Amino acid sequence: MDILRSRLASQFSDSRESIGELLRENGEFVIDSVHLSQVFGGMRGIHGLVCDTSTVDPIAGLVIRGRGVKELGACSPEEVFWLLLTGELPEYEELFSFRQDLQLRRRLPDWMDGFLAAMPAGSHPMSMFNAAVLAMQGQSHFARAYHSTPKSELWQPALEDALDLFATMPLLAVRVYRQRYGLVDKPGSADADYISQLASGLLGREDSDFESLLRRYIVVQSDHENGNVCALAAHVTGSAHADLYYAVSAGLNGLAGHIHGLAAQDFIRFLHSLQDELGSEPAEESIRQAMQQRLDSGRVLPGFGHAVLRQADPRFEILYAIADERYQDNPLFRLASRVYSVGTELLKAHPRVKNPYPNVDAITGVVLQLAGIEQLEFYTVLFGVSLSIGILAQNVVSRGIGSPIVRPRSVATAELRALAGG
Ligand code: NMX
Ligand code: MLT
Repeated sequence: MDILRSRLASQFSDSRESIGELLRENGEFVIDSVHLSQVFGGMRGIHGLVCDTSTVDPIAGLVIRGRGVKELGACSPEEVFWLLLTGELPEYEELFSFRQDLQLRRRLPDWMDGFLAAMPAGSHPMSMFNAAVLAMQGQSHFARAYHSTPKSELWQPALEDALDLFATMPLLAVRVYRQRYGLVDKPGSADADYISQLASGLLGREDSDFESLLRRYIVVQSDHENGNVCALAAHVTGSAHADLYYAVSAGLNGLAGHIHGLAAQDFIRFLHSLQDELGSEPAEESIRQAMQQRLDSGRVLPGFGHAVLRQADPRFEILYAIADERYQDNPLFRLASRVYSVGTELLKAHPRVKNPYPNVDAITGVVLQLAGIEQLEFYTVLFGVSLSIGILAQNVVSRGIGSPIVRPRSVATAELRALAGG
């Protein structure tokens, strides 16, 4: 990938120079202040990280390299990965040779089937996927090159790992899916692109509608700056010069949390529990009572709320529009739509909830379920496949601009009390 490597070499050299200048001239400039409530509140809202691949605007939502996520409708994951790395969409020839390079990298080690088969029966697909990523760490270019590579050049072996992992993730997800659910493996065509490998591997057949859905699904969830649990865990791990296999695995561990990436399976589980208790298309009032009961018993409504967004999530809106077009007569989709409006109404009345709207996890599970991927525990694996695109790009950029190890200070409660004069 000489074109990409030479682009990044000059991009990172310029960035290091301009960041150095910025710091020399403005290093003491105050960009934020920290409130005691934020220290106790999961550091919410504190601006303390650099992320050049994307930003999350509380109102507009995800913006990737200056482009709102709704603008990226026609893009493939390969194009978005290139955009995240370089700041620009690839030209036709660049994309062509990028895809050729990725095809050569798209392979799993011979031992992978045996490794997955040896995992305990009934393992969560997330733990299988994550264990497999970690088990491939022996292939890391970064780990091998580390002791002979100057710090300023570490982005080069990081890029090799990022390209290998980007190419391999769809294949690995398919292998986990087929192994975990006892499905016969369907080897995809060797020259298939990222999405067709993933789509045909999951469904076991070609289906252009599923491919176009999956393309949108992967692209809208490909990055969400580096403050979310998954990307932050990966960013911190990478900052200690752990290679990308370790860093992605760290991120996947975080994504497997119920109030983060596991919310997609929890939302569908909630819809199924409503159907079990109230019938396939319950009346709005019954839904309201069930949701209120859940809130009253101190449990969250999965698929609602957000730590940064203060408006409806554009990622939700994009996938909802596709579902609305394809599945408006389906009882599960009609139930989900009622749950979205009832949940928003209840959370608007909640005294502390800052975002009452459905988030992306309230729709991803629904579209996958309706498209025929029924094993709901698998949904977070697909979130991991998409969010790892951003993690890979962020890691290469961080090594390229020479980001240091992450190490904020901690404060004891007694010290905070004393500081506040209490
Ligand atoms: N249901 C019930 N209570 C909620 C919800 C919800 N969906 N969302 C927020 N709250 C509560 C929250 O637990 C907190 O309670 P307390 O004061 O008792 O600690 C209070 O409202 C204030 O929370 P916020 O400041 O609005 O939200 P925060 O930034 O702390 O958390 C989430 C954001 C996403 C963790 C939270 O909204 C949540 O737990 N949502 C449900 C789980 C979910 O859907 N997660 C997926 C998020 C998206 N993703 O892809 O990761
Ligand atoms: C994400 O996509 O990672 C989630 O929306 C969580 C977040 O950004 O905090």
